[in-house]
Amino acid sequence: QEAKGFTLWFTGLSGAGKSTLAHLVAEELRRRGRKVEILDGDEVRENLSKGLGFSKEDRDTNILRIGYVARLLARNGVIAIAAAISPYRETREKVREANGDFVEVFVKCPLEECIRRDVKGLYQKALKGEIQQFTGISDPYEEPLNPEIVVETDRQEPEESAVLIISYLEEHGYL
Ligand code: GGZ
Repeated sequence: QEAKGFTLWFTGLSGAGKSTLAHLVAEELRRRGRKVEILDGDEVRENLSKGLGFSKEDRDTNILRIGYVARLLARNGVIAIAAAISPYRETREKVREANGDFVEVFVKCPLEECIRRDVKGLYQKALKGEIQQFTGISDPYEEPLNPEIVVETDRQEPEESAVLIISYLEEHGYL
C-alpha cells in the first residue's frame, strides 16, 4: 500500500526562509523514500502563474492554483510542499478546506530581520518605493492564528527547523 500524500504549506514573509526549509525537508523526505514535489512561489510565477502581479486578486489566484496542483499531487501519493508568501489567512484556509490533509508551517521571522538579510535586494527597492505592494512594507501579511507548526528562523538554524517539522509529521501519522 502506497504512503499517503498530503500538503505541507510554508507561509511567511519574503526572505523568511520558506524555500530553504522546503528544500531541506524535501531532501529528508526523499531520503526516506517518499515522493515529493516543491511548488515554490517565485518558480510558479515563472510558469503556472506567469503574468500575475501582486494585487490581492492575483495573489489569491496564485495561491489557489498552487493549492490545486498540490491537491492533484497529494491524492497521488506525493508530498506536495508549497512555499509561497500566501499572505491572506482566508485564502490559506480555503486551500486547507479543499485539500484535506494540510499541514501549515508558519515560517516566522521579524520584518526587521528580513530587511537586514535582504537576499535579493527587494526590501531596499520596496522601501525606496521602487516596488509597490511589497509584503510587509506596503502590503499586508496576515499571520496564521493556528498553524500546525511555527519555526522561528531568526532563532533557529534551518536544520533545527527542519527537524521540528519532520518530528511533527512523524508524531501526527504523516510519515
Ligand atoms: C512580495 C514580491 C513582490 C511583492 C516580487 N511582494 O523572496 P522572493 O521574492 O524570491 O519571493 C517573493 C516572491 C513572492 O511570490 P509568492 O508567489 O510567494 O507571493 S504570493 O504568495 O503573495 O502570491 C519575492 C518576489 O516574489 N516579489 N514582488 N510586491 N514579494
